[in-house]
Amino acid sequence: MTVDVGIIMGSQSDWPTMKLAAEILDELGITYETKIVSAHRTPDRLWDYGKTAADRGLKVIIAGAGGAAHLPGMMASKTRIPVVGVPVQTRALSGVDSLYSIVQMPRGFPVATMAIGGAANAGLMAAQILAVTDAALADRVDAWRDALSDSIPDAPSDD
Ligand code: RP5
Repeated sequence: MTVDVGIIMGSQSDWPTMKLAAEILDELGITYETKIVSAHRTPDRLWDYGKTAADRGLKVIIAGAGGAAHLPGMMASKTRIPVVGVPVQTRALSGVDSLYSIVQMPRGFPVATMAIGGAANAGLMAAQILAVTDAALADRVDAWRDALSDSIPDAPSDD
């Protein structure tokens, strides 16, 4: 089955963060798959995933990892499909390690890096990329954004 988005992560322990991306894609009716693909523990899986991603019809890859977070960057090296990187928060260094590992890509192989723990925004970024060529999805993204704006009160309250 062809899906539009691949959500990949370095470990099962990343799933509580990365499922925030999946929830956004569910809300917006976007098809996706989820896989554990570790740059260090399963390098062959990473290579195969990147090598076959375009031919399998993936359009965006959301990649999350923590610590020495090489997964998003290595995936960006292996496929031209846009990679949205999510630095997962870590205990030792609060995710700054993950952020720095993902954001400082060399010229030629960009990763669209979100905030630490920013998997929901990764889902939205993927949706907005897909919406460029999908008018029905563009309407759903606009409605999602309008609903968020409408939920913000005009003034603070004590309740
Ligand atoms: C990274 O190491 C993973 O992305 C995860 O964030 C971190 C810790 O992994 P576990 O030891 O919890 O499997 O590769």
